[in-house]
Amino acid sequence: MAILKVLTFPDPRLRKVAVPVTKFDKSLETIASNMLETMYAEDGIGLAATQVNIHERIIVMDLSEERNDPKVFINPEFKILNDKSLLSFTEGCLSVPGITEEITRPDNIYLTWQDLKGVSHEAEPSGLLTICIQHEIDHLEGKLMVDYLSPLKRDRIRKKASK
Ligand code: GNR
Ligand code: NI
Repeated sequence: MAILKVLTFPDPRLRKVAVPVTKFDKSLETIASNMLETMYAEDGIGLAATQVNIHERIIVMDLSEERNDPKVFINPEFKILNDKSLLSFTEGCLSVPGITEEITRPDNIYLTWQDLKGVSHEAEPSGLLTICIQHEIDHLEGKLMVDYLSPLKRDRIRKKASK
């Protein structure tokens, strides 16, 4: 197991689009367990592979208070079921340290993913899971929390980060 380095904004590698996972092998398991170890070490509730400079569609998450409920989502995809049902949440990001911002996202989604064995799953998540999975899928698309803010705010964060 290993703790990986988390890239931070405005690192251009955070803008790469991740490719789908096609091989469900030992190496995928190793990546997922290193990502979980990194997420726990950094006190995050989720982590996308992009953040540790691995550009494959892999997400790990643990939303439990006790930090004992690790989840792995391979090739996650979602569809918005109702674009009028929205949830505002104060989000943070390990790749944008020291910043929290309220972001509004659709909260009625249909989610599909594969597990480490390649078995397909589906769910209609609610609450924090809906927010977190969209935040993480954004990372896989090269998108960051700061992209939801005004250009002025984004520039302020960029300047603060380069100090
Ligand atoms: O640890 C994290 N907390 C968090 C809080 C609200 C909404 C999203 C998140 S994800 C974040 C970890 C992270 O940066 N994942 O990409
Ligand atoms: Ni993040």
